[in-house]
Amino acid sequence: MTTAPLSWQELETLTNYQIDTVNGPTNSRATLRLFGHSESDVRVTLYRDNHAWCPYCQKVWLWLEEKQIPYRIEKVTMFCYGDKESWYKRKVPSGMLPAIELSGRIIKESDDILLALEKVFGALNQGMEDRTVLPLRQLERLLFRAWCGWLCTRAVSSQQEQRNREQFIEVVAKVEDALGRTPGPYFLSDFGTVDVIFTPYVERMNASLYYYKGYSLREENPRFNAWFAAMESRPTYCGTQSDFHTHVHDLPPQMGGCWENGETQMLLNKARVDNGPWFGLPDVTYPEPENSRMEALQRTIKHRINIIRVNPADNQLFDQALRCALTYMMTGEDCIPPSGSDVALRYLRDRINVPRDMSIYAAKRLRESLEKTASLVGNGQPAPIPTNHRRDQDPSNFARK
Ligand SMILES: N[C@@H](CCC(=O)N[C@@H](CS)C(=O)NCC(=O)O)C(=O)O
Repeated sequence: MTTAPLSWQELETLTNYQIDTVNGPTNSRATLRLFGHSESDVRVTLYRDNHAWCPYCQKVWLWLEEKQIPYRIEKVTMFCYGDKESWYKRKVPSGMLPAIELSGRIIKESDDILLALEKVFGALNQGMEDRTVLPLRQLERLLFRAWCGWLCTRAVSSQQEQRNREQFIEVVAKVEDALGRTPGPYFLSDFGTVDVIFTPYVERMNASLYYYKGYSLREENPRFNAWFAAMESRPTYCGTQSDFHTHVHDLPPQMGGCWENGETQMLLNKARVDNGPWFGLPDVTYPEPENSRMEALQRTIKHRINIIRVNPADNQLFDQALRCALTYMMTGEDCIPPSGSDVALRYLRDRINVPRDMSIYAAKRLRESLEKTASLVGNGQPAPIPTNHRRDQDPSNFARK
């Protein structure tokens, strides 16, 4: 069965998705988080990146959410996406993120931020400088360096590639050991600071090694897998969690390049992350919420004018094609888009950013619908996503116009 595209007004009636960004679950849209407190209780402002991507920002963000500290959020552009806001450079001349303002004082460096927050609000179960925490913080940095050594080094021979891989896997074994020292899934007997500190880079390792090296961190390491699953039982983490597609295309400009090893498994993984199917990838394992399609629809409708404006295709053509994809997403019926719109639909498919735009399952639904609808009229692919910058994602294009 095929159907005609629904109008924007008709599509609007198909979603009632809304969340309370201030007091509801962790989300990337909020500019104020109160957790039931009043605004006069706010003592902290978090400066974090517009793209909800910066790993050091995620660390502080997760900590504040876990502790339920009332805070404000100011979003700043990272260099690779666009121009840094001058008001931020006046506060933090290097432009580096994250930073917080705590009782009128600017604090930079994520570890110093957590230490300062601990002094005022108490530790998140474990103090940053506890005897049990310090060695695990060192282990996290060791893992980070081994990951960079593998992912970001252009190996001159297959032996060197193999050595880099082995060095990483040796450190992963140490992390598996550390996770095995307590009966529960977390690093220490209770969830706490250590888990928050590991989260951002382990999430990025899981994505990037799957895509660039054909290695599945989560699937090859049972304790890591249990740790990820435990993290996914926390709404705080789920609100900050990204997907494979977003990470693998955001990492190269940040890391100064990520090197593919060209192995068979790597090529299969890469094709799957880029072209789907996205369901079943080891970037998420909790069940899909019932309202993921509604979320994807509501988020697309809200930003449709800018989404259509920044798309390289003709506005009218893409408007219709986009409504076809959304009609398919909501009704399950094929809706044939205008000929020549396949590239435009895939351009958007490649630019859904999790969790900035929507949560992980909503993004999978939308990517799936865009790809399915594009495939009805052709197999054209947009120009490759840039790897030395992401100005195609400049947030100033999405400031309300
Ligand atoms: N050591 C710092 C590292 C912070 C850092 O590297 N931040 C990056 C983003 S992940 C940054 O702000 N880069 C400048 C930019 O991209 O605009 C910390 O722990 O906070």
